[in-house]
Amino acid sequence: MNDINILCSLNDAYVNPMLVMLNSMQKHNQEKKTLFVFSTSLSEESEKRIRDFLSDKNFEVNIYRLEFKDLCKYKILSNDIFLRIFAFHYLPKEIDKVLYLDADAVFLNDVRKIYDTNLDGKLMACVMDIGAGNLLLDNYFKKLKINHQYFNAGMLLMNLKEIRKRWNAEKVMAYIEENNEKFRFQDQDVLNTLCKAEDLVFLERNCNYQIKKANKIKDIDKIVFLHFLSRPKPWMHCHLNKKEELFWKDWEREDLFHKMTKEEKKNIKKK
Ligand SMILES: [Mn+2]
Repeated sequence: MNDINILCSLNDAYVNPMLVMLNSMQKHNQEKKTLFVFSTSLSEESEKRIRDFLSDKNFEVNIYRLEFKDLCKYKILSNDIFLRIFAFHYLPKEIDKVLYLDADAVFLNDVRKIYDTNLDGKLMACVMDIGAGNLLLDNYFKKLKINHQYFNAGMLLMNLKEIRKRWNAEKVMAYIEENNEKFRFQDQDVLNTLCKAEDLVFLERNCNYQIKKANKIKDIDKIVFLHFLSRPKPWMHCHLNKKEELFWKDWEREDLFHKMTKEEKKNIKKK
């Protein structure tokens, strides 16, 4: 069985949510995992926090501070959000496959249910974006010339070996620089336009179960990766509902977040 490689791309604000997400992953799968964290701005303190928190868990931690200096002439992109696109360029060549994950999510099942997807001849596995069904009819998407369902970029199983054969980092960067103004959903639009229908494996919704505030959750025991799309995010704890409890349940250490007291919860519910 191959090792599990995980990629996250973030700034300091998302470190704690990422640790909750990784902790939930660990609960459902105890195998050894290699974690790669991409950031343009991660502080020393955050790095220490990541290493300390994961030290008694089965993660080998690799932090990459990246700046696109090698790729971008004009430095218009300092945004961490674009880093995931370049996993094929920055990760060691011996890493053939990586699972990119957003931090605003938790695992409710074994990560292998996603990771073991067969990617032969494909670039990536993904899940349709729940908000994009209608948008595909939009002129905007016609302009982008996307010939498949619009996918959500918060969970992407990447076949790096295949991507390296077909994409060139300088060309991808030039493409982003030229079109940056027109992308509405930034990196997600870039990835959706770079991949053609035949390059993709569409996974079932449970592999990236996206919820917004008003959504009801169905068949929760079947969900693998539960993704909190809307703001406020659960850890901002301005409101509390059943869905957010799923996030809070998965937090283990007192120092990760301020834990709400019963009094505080009561007050929030009254509002
Ligand atoms: Mn997200």
